Amino acid sequence: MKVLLTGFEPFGDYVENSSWAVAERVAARGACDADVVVEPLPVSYRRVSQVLRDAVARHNPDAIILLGQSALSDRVKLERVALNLMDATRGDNDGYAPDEEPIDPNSDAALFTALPIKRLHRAIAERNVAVKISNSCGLYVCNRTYFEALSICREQRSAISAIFVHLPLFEGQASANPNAHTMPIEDMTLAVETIIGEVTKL
Ligand code: PCA
Repeated sequence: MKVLLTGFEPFGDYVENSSWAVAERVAARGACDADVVVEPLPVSYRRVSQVLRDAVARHNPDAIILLGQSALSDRVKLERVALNLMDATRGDNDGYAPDEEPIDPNSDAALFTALPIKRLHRAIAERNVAVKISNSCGLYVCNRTYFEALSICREQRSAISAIFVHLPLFEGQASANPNAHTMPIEDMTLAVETIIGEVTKL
């Protein structure tokens, strides 16, 4: 079983991205019963799809687990759906801010993960990590990336599965907002290892 695990580069006011910190940690621990390869993704509406597609072509994974930072969240969020829409008030790392643009005018309005999200939720909760199922991945670069990953799964006739996981800031991560929620990086690492463990059992 091969898992492609992605995290994002820093964006906005952040000098680190918790998603990349956790991806690197999962890889370094090597605690998973799967071959886990990690790849960083750019916070760029225009570039991220090709970078993701290149990584999938290079690694030929059975599952894609995409991690992203959600600085306002106090828990791990399992994302159920990607919307076919891009909208941003603040530009991405290329300075691009789409105004209600479709990602792919020829595709569906929304794509859903085929992974058993409630089962993943239960498995993480049993390990006492704060987690919820989310029904909106936002309209920023994470949602755009998730839509691409789910499009790849569909093109591959579900030979690949994918899920997006939003993570809070990690404890000690530099933030302009001193009241931001944080979570120990060990808890987020355990959550991701749990997802990988569940996916390898399917
Ligand atoms: N979070 C952003 C993009 C990159 C990231 O880590 C988002 O939620 O869209």
